Amino acid sequence: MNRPLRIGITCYPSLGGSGVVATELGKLLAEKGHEIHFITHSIPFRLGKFDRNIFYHEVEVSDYYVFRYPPYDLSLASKMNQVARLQKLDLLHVHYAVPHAICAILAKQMAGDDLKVVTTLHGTDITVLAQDETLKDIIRLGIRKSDAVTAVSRDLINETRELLDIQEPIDLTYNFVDKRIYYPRECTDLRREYAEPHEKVLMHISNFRPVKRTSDVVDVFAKVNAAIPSKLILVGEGPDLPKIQKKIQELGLGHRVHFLGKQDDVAQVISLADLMLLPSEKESFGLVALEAMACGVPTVGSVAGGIPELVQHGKTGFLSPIGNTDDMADNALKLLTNKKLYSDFREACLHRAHNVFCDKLITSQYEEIYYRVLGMPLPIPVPVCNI
Ligand code: GMT
Repeated sequence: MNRPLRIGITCYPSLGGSGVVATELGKLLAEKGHEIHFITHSIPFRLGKFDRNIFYHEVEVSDYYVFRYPPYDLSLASKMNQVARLQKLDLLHVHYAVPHAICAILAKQMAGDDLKVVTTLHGTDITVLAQDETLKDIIRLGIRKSDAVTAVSRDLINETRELLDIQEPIDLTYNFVDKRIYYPRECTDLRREYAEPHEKVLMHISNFRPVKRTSDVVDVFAKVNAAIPSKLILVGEGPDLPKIQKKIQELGLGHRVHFLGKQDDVAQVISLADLMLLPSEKESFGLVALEAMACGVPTVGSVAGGIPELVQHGKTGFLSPIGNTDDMADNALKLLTNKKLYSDFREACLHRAHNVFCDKLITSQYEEIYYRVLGMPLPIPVPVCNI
């Protein structure tokens, strides 16, 4: 058996799926005996209870008066170097390329070549930011200089190759959910607070950014609700939320929509729903569709990015061309009005989430990558996942 590793993890600690995945991965690695050092600007919001193998190192940014823009990136690189030296880290695993990959490369230059860098690409760090000419070359450098690069879908690997002309290998590491947390929760009483027993509950969870096309969520819901009595639950906050609230009022749907804001216990919230809506413009993976799948809730959404690698059209959900809200509404109605079809989809969701996107399997894929970049043999048998 190889020795446990000392791993520094950097991510955006307070928002987004990439932060959630990085934190959950750190927790699972710690459970397996590795020493995990989170190096972030605040404590990761999903960190939860105390674990003797988990440490947190806060990045403090200098606010010296000459700085118009406090140099967070340099403070992060310095902190990574300090932690790497003091804690004798084997590697830094950074999530989201900008600016984390290049900070890790700088830290490696300070700490020495023994410190390895693994970069995980999550989505808009490539699909949006790599199209920005002011950032493109520095993102490419961060990727090329990393000892290993992973991406959360095949689609994201292809986009990275195309947009940045990257020839180096990129490992595919799908996102995962912890099946001890994501399973269909009992919520009969709670559901009564939001919907009558005969009403269907549609849900959307996101950061309400333009790429999520939240206006399409409302259009799909309006069409479904015109055919069968329904409720829409919106979870999360972001720049498009006021626009969406206005649209809901204008359509006279205010009494049919619940806004829950940001929520922590996502599995409990998702268990209230019959259907998840994800009509995104861009979506490298769509973690929320996986979280829904693991709770037995099918997704109706778009074919954007990596969503088709996760949601199988006609088995665990339905996917339509981006913006085709008529087709999405038809698909939603097909599922919500056919009990047998719905229960087949629900079973398929549970099976796929817990077998293909299995936490143990994907954690061991990351371990494989770590031992590979460190030049250590890999004796870990690949786990078999079953529900
Ligand atoms: O890129 C973003 O919009 C934020 C980013 C994040 O930090 O959560 O989301 C991306 O990473 C998630 C976790 O891997 C994926 O599930 C999301 O699909 C991806 N977002 C986009 O591609 C828009």
